Amino acid sequence: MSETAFRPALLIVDVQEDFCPPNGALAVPDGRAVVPVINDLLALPFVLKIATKDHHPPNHISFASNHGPDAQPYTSFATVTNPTNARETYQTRLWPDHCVAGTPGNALVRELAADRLDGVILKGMDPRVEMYSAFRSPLRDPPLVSAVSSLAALLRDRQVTEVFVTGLAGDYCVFHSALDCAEDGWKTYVVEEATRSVGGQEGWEKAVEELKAKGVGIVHADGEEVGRVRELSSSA
Ligand code: VGL
Ligand code: ZN
Repeated sequence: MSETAFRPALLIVDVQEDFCPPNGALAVPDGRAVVPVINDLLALPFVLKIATKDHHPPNHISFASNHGPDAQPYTSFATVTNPTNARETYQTRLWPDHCVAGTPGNALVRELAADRLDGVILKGMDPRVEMYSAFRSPLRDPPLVSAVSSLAALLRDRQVTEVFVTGLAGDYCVFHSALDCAEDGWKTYVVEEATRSVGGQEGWEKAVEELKAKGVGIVHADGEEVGRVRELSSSA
């Protein structure tokens, strides 16, 4: 492959019923509005189109309901401890129960053109840790094997050069997936119209600042970067 190869992938993060109004347990404001934008992107010749699903067991550490009567969703925090290294910890926000495996809220949004996907990657299955990123939990010393996904290997296998990140939520799972993606060496973009944030516009603007500072590009569905994908012949 030449050095100038352009092999873009589309990553669709957690476009699941529980993250969407009107009935989602952890509905992101205006979350369902990402679906038509993402369906248009799914029609383009990306070399790989992958969706992720937040896929929690009922005893997941991020559910306020698992932390006693005083724990409140959205405002309380819990400590995550590396199961193999008690000195490595991080604080994580608590949420309403959401995306529990086998429940309707776990399903990809019905209007999503899922027939165009090359695969679906599950994350957040280990009850002991929070895993916002589609790549891995934040634990590094050592990494927790049960919270490292196959996404990086898949992108390498398909010789992906850049990743366009979309989905929910812009200030949590999209944010952390894009940061890890850039850290792992892919040119990484978030398509602004294809995401919405738990913290609304304010939450998104805060995320954008940090994404840009870490080298993630914020691009538009009708912009130049997506335009390069449109121009790819599907046989390239
Ligand atoms: C997410 C909160 C909890 C997300 C997942 O997909 O952004 N947010 N779990
Ligand atoms: Zn979750």
